[in-house]
Amino acid sequence: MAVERTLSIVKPDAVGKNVIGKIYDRFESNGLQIVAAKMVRLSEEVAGGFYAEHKERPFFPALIEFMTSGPVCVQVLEGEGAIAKNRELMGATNPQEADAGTIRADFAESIDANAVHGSDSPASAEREIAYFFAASDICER
Ligand code: RTP
Ligand code: MG
Repeated sequence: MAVERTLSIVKPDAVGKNVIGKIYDRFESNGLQIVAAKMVRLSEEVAGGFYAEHKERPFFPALIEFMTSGPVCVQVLEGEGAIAKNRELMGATNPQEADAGTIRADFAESIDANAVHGSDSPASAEREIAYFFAASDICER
């Protein structure tokens, strides 16, 4: 399987619960390396641009309100099959439906406050990484 990079976000609920390290441990214990990372407070404009694909969806205003409600940690994860691997570690969007042992099952409260984001395809990963990081921000490991 090819080495890939994916964009991950620890969302405001998980940062607020002080479980950044526990979530990073899930990545590092499962073959993913953090090759870029930063903590930021997203503006409405930045959050809206990031989730532009959902602009017409009924949940969009609540999603932007939540994503701007506190700081987030944004990171690039690298590893074999990193995009699918990260989605597997995250679990289903709705934590009530997430498999036991996944990040969302263990740390998320609701479909709105669901602890993490992960790119869902190679095209999304490329766009989302470039949205937050310059090529020179990403470290060779
Ligand atoms: P994410 O983009 O945040 O990694 O989550 P995802 O791929 O699992 O889910 P997606 O369909 O991309 O939706 C983005 C975020 O919007 C919220 N959402 N709410 N109320 C609803 O029906 C609903 N559907 C989605 C979730 O917080 C989801 O993470
Ligand atoms: Mg998504």
